[in-house]
Amino acid sequence: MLKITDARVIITCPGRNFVTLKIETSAGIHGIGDATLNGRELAVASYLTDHVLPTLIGRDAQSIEDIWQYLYKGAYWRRGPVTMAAIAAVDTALWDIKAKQAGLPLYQLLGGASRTGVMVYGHANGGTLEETIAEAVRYQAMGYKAIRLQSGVPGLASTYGVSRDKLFYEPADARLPTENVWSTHKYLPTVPKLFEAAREALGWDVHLLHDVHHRLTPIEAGRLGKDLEPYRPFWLEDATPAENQAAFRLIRQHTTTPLAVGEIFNTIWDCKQLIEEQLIDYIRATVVHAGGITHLRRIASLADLYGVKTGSHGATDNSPVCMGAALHFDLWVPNFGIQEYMRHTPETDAVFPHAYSFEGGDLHPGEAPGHGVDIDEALAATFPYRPASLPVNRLEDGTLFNW
Ligand code: GCO
Ligand code: MG
Repeated sequence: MLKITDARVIITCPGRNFVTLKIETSAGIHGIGDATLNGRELAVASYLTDHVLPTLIGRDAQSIEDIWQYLYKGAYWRRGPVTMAAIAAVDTALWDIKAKQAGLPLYQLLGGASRTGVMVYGHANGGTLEETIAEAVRYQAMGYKAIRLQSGVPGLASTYGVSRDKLFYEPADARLPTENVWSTHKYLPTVPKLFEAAREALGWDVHLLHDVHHRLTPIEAGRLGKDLEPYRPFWLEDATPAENQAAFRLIRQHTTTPLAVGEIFNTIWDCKQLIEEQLIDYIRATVVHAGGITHLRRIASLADLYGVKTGSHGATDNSPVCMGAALHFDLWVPNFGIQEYMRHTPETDAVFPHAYSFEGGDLHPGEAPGHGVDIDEALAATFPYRPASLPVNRLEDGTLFNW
């Protein structure tokens, strides 16, 4: 028995807010888990501190599955992003502890490495098509094998994915939500032009991706997918909101462009139909927002049965703790597809010392026991929490729309 002796939540803002759970045990081994839910950080912190942590003290840290079931079934109110991020944090910290106790990197406990590295995609974005292409050329020169392209839309003041700061995209940019304006009519013709220019500049070896960020109807998404087919995109992401999983049938009827979805999913129930009906090609759920390693493993196993690959969310609002755990998962998971990778700021990297590293377009989780990521609590304390919200989006006539 490895008793849980203490568990606490650490909130820090080294450029953006992160919520981290630290669990300590009787053997002196500690583990950490990411609990960050962008724009709703304090809700998860309270869920953990007020409701979960008191039930953990004295339990056996080795009983990962039992604790997962206890927190999921025992809550009565199942699922939802707040609950599942809290469960994920506990689960990630416990896997970290178990692997440290074994003296092994986490991927060895999951079943060992299935590949030499984890292919990642980086983000090229720009206010104009030309700026985006220039940025993509830079990513190619850095060795990236896959690049996501997002470009400003003529006639719209701001566009999802296009940042002022080239290196560090951060949508939670103000205390209260900023308001963006959207026009599908203006957006739709820009993407095929962007991909045509990208193929000309970058060639055909590199994988190209695009994120629609939930903004099209299924038939509009079918049209965009069809228009992009000549440029062989790796995937079209979040083409339409996915609460209605059956909506993807309509997209599928019209295009062979691969579809990716799932960054906002928190359980297997959010994607069961999408996977079983083979309506998507990549499932983007990740450790922090989908119940930790224990639950993500179930989602990936279901996906594998239906030829669906993983493509985990890796935006900067997933802390380095989530990234570390995700990379161990990626190195092992048989049906791996790709991993998103947005670089964190130097301040964030300093607060979360980590064993993972980038080389030749791949990330590797490293060989440190556990998931290889820790937190410098003294440094974290120098970056106090700053409230920040994600934007909202309106159509040109003022109608509230999907951001
Ligand atoms: C992505 C995502 C992010 C989200 C962000 C919200 O594909 O990386 O769409 O950019 O908008 O994670 O918190
Ligand atoms: Mg996305």
